[in-house]
Amino acid sequence: MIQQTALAQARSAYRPKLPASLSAASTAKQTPLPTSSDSEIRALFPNTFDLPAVTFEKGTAPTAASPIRVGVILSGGPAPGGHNVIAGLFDAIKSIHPESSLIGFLNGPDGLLTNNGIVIDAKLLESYRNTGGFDIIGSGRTKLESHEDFLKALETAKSRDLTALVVIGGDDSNSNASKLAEFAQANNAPLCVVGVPKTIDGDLRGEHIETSFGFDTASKVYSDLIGNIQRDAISARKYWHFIKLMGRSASHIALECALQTHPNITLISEEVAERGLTLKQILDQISDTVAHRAANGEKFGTVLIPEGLIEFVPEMGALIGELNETLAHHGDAFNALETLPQKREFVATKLTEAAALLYRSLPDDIANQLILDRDPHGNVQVARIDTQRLLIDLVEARLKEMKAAGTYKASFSPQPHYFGYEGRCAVPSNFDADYTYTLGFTAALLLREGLTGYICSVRGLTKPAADWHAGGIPMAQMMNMERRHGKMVPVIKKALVELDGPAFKEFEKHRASWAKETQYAFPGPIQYFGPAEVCDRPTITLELESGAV
Ligand code: FBP
Repeated sequence: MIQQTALAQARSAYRPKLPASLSAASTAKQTPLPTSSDSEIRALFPNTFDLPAVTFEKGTAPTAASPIRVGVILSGGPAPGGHNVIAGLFDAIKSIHPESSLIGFLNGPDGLLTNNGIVIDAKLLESYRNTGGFDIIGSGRTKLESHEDFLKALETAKSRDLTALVVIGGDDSNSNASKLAEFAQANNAPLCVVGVPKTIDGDLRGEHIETSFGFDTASKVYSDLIGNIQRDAISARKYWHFIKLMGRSASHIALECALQTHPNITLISEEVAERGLTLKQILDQISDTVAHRAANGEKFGTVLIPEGLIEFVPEMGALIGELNETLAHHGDAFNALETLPQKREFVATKLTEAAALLYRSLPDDIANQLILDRDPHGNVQVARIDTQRLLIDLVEARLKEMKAAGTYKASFSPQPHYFGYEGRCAVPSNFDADYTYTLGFTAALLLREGLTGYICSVRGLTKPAADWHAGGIPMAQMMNMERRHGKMVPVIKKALVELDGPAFKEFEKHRASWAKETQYAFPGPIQYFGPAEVCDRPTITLELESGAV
């Protein structure tokens, strides 16, 4: 039984803010999207590609003639605000038609495939409003992508008399939701599928999706912790803190945390890839900063490391690419081997000479992590690679060389940290509580319109919530072709940090002085009650991208 804390009780009374234009009576305005020239994707999504963008406006739409019967799944890693998406969806379908109903499929797509779901009613929902976590129905990483999966999903929907399905997930889950929507249309199945952009990683976004939900809260939780560590660093004056931050391939979280806390060094994976920085160059950058600060009497510092970093170091990226192909093509032979040294040796023999040399030079635990920890989509589980420890080991070795050469004289005491799970289920910030409730409400309105293959889009997010614009865009329009498991497939493109974007430019302006001097910022914990400028402020990334600062 979950104990209700004083904050939880106070928080349950919070009423998420909705855009003024959004109510059960909002009317839908369609706007044609610029014609895309992507004939390959269009051919794969003949029913759901050439659809208009939809925006909801203040209106007088009558109550729906028949109830909406919706299924919902939470897919992938948790992100703060998931419960409020469900609350917004529930409240909206009930005000659209009081007989509408909501089924929550348990533990992600698996619940849909196995027809394992529960009725979500007002009573159940009450204790989950404005809370973190996905525990109301659980989440999972089962894929929903094969012909058989789609048939099973349609069977489940039919057996429960569902007219709609809402998929709350990241880029892969929404890509699959889009494929299911197309499949249902192609097979004349009466199921509308709508997606909701979720992920703390912040990499599901584009022209119409300003941010994914959860990024705001998670990056604020990590920034609070980093600020606390920095306060410790200037107090104790003896540790270098190497802090790995979640975010999968993208460095949005690391960049946002850097803007909030001003650490001495922040590595941005996308910059490492674009400038072709080698491992040696990265180590030199860190070691030189350590030496410079020590010479000024500051034997402490902070380094932020995006969890996907090693994939982006060119020689490591090439190695990971070869490992992906090797394991996609020789999976059975690999799985048949019993010991880890045998598995490592097996893959090494399938690699090119340069990749094999690098692979064999890695510490065994890192080499194991590269071949063992893969997600169901075939991606390396970067969350499990101890990049912070790898960098500490390598920097220590480099500093030893510098000591021998007389260019470094101090001692070096590193502390590794990894922040990821600490932020994914945090109590959603006001921004995420409002944004997710709005996303859920918007999903219901798209379904009321009988739209399918759409992802919810809420824009103007740096303005007060009352001024946000909500609607939807066809998911197929966000797709590109990518190689997965050795095959080209359509997927929503991951949005990585852009080096010519305003957030990176702002960071670039300051990083040299943040490295040499100590200019730490201490954002403190998320505030839920108090003045709007303290409680409702979005991320710095969003503010910079919207031109609000
Ligand atoms: P999603 O992409 O599903 O939102 O998950 C985000 C994330 O938290 C990543 O930042 C991290 O790499 C990964 O999940 C960890 O996965 P797992 O939950 O399976 O450990």
